Amino acid sequence: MSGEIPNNVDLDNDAQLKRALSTWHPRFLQWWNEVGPDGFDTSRVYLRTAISASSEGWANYAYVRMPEYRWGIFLAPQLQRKIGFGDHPELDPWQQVPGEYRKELRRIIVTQGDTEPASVEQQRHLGRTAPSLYDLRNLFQINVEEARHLWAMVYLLQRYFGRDGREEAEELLTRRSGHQDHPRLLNAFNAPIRDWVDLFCFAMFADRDGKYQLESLSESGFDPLSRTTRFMLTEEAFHMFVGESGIQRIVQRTADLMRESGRDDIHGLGGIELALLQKYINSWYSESLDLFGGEDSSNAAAYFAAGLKGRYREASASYKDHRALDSAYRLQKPDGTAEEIPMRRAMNAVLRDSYTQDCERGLARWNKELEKRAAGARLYLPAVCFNRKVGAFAGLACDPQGKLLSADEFAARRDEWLPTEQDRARVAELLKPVYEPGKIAGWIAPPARGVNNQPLDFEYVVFN
Ligand code: BYC
Ligand code: FE
Ligand code: FE
Repeated sequence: MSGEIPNNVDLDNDAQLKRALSTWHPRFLQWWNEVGPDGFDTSRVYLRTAISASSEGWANYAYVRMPEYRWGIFLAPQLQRKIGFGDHPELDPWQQVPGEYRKELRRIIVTQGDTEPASVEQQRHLGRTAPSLYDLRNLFQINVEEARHLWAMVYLLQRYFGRDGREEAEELLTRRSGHQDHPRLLNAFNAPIRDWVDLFCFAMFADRDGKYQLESLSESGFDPLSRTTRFMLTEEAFHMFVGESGIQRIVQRTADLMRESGRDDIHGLGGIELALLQKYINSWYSESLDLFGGEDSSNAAAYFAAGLKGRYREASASYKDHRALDSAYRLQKPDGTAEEIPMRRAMNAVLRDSYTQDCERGLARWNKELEKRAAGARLYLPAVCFNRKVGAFAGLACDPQGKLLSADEFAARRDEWLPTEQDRARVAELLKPVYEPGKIAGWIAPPARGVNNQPLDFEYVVFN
């Protein structure tokens, strides 16, 4: 079996891992068939498959039927480094699970692992309404890679955590996004992704949380986690590209329709109105901020102290103090007050701030498209306190500008800021699938270029 599993972890000579995988692999395929992409089992999709951890190993494109995708296990090369932060910055990274941090590590890995299959489940039905074959192929590329990210975490659990690791690996296939009794672990991964505007926002904002969490784990003192996450990050860039460029293409099309017609309400012309897009941004950005956990977190402090999870690019020169024992984080509240949080306890907030800066760069690029087309309106990120369910701002009634409201005021105005059923119905009207090579739906501009230097009218998915 291992001959079929591309890997650089010497799977052939690891009898225990091979045994664990031989039970898990068929269950994984069963999971994929049950809740993976719906309706495209026999289609041939132009996909990239990782066959080695080198850059050439990546440039491997071919038509593949998704159930036959070769999910693999890859570690980035081992680096000469010290743990670098927390209570023992001078130690060499651990090659085995340190007993005193076993519980914490397992929890981090399970949480990370849980998000990957969840996202595949959330995106299950989107293939039916893709705006082009190019977009359809990109959706499926993301889906197979998120499934590979599940493999990456399952490898760590089965290889390093013995029996309970094998049990956790099973449960990663049993929980279901949005399920009443067995939901996924983090909120955003139980929220439905109902349409392509959701999908692009999710890939922009939730996959970007993925980037920041993986970056912080890529400097983990547990070396196998560092090496798996470093390899996963090479795939994450593409997911964020799909999200950011997807919204960018909507903005281009919308702004063109606005300019041609001289009006903002361009739904009747087959476009997605900016005000509607802003609501989706409000929804997914706030949902994704929740993914960072509480601003004041003893879990985050414990992970940092142990050297398991640092800040964004912890080893870089941005931080003078890698112990973070003497400083504090000022958390600005919407009522004008501020709270001082000891730095280690504030690591979720610190990581989230890096994330927000990154999101702002994306918003600026979208707004450039509006500017270029002489549209007056701009898109923006809602305030940090808007629509939060986790942490210091949870349950506060705030408008997207960060102004405190009464609960009644918020309830009365909610529909101005977050998608309503009616908004979703209007989007759904536009989402008719376009499956002809080179053709594209009217609500989105074509991409700037194809995949792997292929032309835009390339047959990215061949139906059977
Ligand atoms: N929803 O100490 P606190 C990705 C819980 S995305 C529900 O404030 P902590 C991807 C928390 O579990 C990246 N519950 O937070 C993207 C705790 O529960 P207990 C995923 C939540 O633990 C797109 C309590 O609240 N990776 O890869 O420091 C597609 C208090 O928690 C939520 C990771 O997240 C929530 N949003 O931080 C595919 C990395 N937030 O103890 C894939 C690993 C918190 O009271 N995870 N809670 O039962 C972590 O590092 C941390 O668990 C978190 C939370 C940053 C998520
Ligand atoms: Fe992922
Ligand atoms: Fe991703």
